[in-house]
Amino acid sequence: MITFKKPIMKNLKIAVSAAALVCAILLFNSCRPKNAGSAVNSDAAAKAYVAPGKYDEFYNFVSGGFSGQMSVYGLPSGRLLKVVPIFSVDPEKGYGYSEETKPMLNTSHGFVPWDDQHHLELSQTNGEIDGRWIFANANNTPRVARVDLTTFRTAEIIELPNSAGNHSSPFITENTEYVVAGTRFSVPPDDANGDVPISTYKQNFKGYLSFISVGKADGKMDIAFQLRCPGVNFDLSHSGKGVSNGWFFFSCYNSEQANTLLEVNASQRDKDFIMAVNWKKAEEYLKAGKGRKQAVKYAHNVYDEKNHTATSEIRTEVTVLDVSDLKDICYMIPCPKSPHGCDVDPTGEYIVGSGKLAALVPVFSFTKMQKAIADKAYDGDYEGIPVIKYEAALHGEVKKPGLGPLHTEFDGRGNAYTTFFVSSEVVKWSIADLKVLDRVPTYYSVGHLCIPGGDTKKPNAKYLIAYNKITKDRYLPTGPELAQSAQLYDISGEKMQLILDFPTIGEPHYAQAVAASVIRDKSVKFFKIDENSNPYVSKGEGTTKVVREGNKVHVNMTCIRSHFSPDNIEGIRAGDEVYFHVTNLEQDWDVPHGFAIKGADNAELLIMPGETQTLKWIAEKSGMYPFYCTDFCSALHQEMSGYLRVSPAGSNVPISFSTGKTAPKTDSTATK
Ligand code: K7E
Ligand code: CUA
Repeated sequence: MITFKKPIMKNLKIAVSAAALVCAILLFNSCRPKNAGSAVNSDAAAKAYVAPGKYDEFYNFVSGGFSGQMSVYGLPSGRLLKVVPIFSVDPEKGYGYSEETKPMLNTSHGFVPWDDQHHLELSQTNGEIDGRWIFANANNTPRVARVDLTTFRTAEIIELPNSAGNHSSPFITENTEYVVAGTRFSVPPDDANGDVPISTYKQNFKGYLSFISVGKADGKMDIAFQLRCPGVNFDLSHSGKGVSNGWFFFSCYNSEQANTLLEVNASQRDKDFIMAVNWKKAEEYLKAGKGRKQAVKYAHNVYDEKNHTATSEIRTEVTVLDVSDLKDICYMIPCPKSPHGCDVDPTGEYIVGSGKLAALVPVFSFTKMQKAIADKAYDGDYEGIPVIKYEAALHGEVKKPGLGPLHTEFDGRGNAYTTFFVSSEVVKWSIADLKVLDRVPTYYSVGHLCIPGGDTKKPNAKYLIAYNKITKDRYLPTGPELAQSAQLYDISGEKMQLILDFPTIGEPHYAQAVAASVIRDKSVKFFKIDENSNPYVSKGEGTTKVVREGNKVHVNMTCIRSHFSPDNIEGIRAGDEVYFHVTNLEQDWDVPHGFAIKGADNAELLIMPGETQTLKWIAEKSGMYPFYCTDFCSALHQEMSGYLRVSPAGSNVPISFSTGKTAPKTDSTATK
């Protein structure tokens, strides 16, 4: 996070003057006759109001930052609809705790229960959101995930070799051919000896970009190829579209290749770069066999909704194209002052770079860039990559827009909206003439912003949401840590209008939003029990069983309102590993059952209708262990419970199980 003394003063000034303005408007309004009715000053609360029982107009998918999850809100109400665990375990849903979901978090480093999730991108067809999947990045242990929007569950996670800090990800091409992932930290490649002095950065460190292909029908991800690039920090990215389809743009900083005190040493050069990547060209080289196979190790995890089970596979090879050998894949465009956001307008012609320390916003033209390449209008090269002359690619600069530009989205009406972290504001400007049209304060220190479809060919620009890093005085105090937040603006008119604040989970970075109608009707309501192919499924109470295999005991059980079957289990011995395979027999919407047992050292299970989930539980010592349903499912939910008896190790109490019998069929009076 960037902080400067002076700009904070400026923040306050802006905040104060904004407050004064709001007061003035309020005063003005209250003096007016009631029927004067002004569209501009109409009640903001009414605009965000969604009546009880009514649906929101948009889904808003918000990254969770250091929570590792994604939250889903309704807009314009700001209602929290769901938290989808992606890279972090979630005891609420048993994600990462059930035997079925544990493999989702497997990596080449073993099981990793947490990550830092920054960016989300909805799948697109012809540059429009198609509502099938949403992709997410893991910034710490580099991975990309795909969430299925029929189930709102994580369907697939792929790890990225040769990478460290997967930040410029998971941006997609206009037909979701590829999801890209650019490494934030350059490091020695995985097949090189990484045990080298850090001061050998310039010789030994490289930056890799991964191009992950996405299956057209099933969304399955695969690393198609990686580009081996100079050792810099790749920061953000967006794909070309329309005229620039076939290209990708990556912002990068630390072109100084510093390895210490980056805040000073990576801010030496006046300009870093936006790297333009011709991925169609890269595909040609790949076809021509120019790729080199490299031995690596990375995990690929897939969740199968037929057996409700994830599998994890370790892969061992990746194909690498070296961009300093293959000349016409990459071009560097100089971009002032440590660029962060790298955003492409709906036509694909304009590429906006946001230098974190810059006091202007450069806008590049794809057509000019192509001409510059044709004319070889270069200023030398950067490690073998041609550096296009700044002016040759420049459409123009937005002058004095604000301080600390970070990210830009578009409304499809010729306007761009850029966030300014340092001066805490969103600024609307015109792409054609680069004139500032409007500015609104944010509270405070805005990072990303989102307009529904705002990075696609077809924005649906009724609202703009700002995601703020600091809330300070906006909410009731909650101890040392305060909520971070989103702010909703109506941008349907010429001037932006703040209409709602709502707190977020974790730290919001990028977000996506789409009209609810694109997703709403595809929602899965329950899983068909007939299609459940989990090896431990019980499709009816008649097939439940308890089976001992050495010191492992498998309990195949069912649940339905309002009992478990079996609900009395005996013959378990201290030291046993018990696997509760619980099948939810319900075939109705919104009837999950939970499963929890005393002493469990992991979490509960939350089992969707028609699904089987497994909790591993160690019978630590002899005694009586109640289990129960955790999700209030019926009037007799509190009755939905059972007992498991654990006898001492070596006991001869036979396995028995039952439901609804007062006298067990086996002799439970035998205690030893
Ligand atoms: Cu928060 Cu996109 Cu990681 Cu900017 S990044 S704010
Ligand atoms: Cu099932 Cu409560």
